[in-house]
Amino acid sequence: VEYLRSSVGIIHRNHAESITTFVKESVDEELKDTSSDARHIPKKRITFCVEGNISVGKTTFLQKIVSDTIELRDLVEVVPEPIDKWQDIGPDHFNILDAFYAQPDRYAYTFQNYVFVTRVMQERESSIGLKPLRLLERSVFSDRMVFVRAVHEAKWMNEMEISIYDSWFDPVVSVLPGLIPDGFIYLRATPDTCHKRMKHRKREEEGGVSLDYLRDLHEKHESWLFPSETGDHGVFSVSRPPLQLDSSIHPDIRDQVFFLQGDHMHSSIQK
Ligand code: D5M
Repeated sequence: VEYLRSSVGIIHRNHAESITTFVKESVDEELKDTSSDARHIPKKRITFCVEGNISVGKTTFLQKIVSDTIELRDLVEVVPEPIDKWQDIGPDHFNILDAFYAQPDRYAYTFQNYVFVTRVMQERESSIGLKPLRLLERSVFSDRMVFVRAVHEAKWMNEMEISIYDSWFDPVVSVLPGLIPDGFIYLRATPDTCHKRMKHRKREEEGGVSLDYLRDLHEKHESWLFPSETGDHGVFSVSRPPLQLDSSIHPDIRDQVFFLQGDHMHSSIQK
């Protein structure tokens, strides 16, 4: 937690003490509990979801957290976005990420459906781990609040399809509490920066992803995580630039990390 605060650059602004104390005490408690039972199961694992636009640097951020300090490797379990599952399905090796970008109106619903299922599978697999802090790359909430909104507005998902999606989303999430995090870590960069990074990483499926699409996703992240600029909505932090992400390539970037907590982010679907 100290590492998250100092090295990665999360500086708490509001209710700083309550959230850091909560997280720190919970983790410390686990560490202090030197039960002789080797199979000791933590009482409460803390889960944060790392959110942000395409190519903002979520994977780099997560890799840096676990690779920078050996101590942290024992404390933090990183659960990557199941993108490899989307790229290689069944004996025929179907690639639904590719199919979605090639024919979004045909495959948007199918893709969202599969994204949800694979996130659940990923969460289940990681739920047997013992490390006290779990960091999930994205969540079913960003799927719903960012991507599903975007593809629905773009008319790639029709009214019937979004109604079907919404008819199962809340009921399924409510019986899978492991999907609901203790907080969100939001990595923010401009859509332009994300676009440059996306071009730089050259993921084959993303060749046709436009700057406009990234702008749309950016807006949807913002309106989901900061529904109003006024009042206290559980936004706990604003940071200095967190990582030296690609700084040699894009020295002008101004990345920010936010630490957020609040029921409005996941209590129910906000339409
Ligand atoms: O890369 C993940 C890729 O997967 C990127 O092309 C966006 C896409 N993605 C992830 N989740 C969704 C949903 N729910 N709908 C549509 N597309 C999605 P990254 O760099 O991690 O963003």
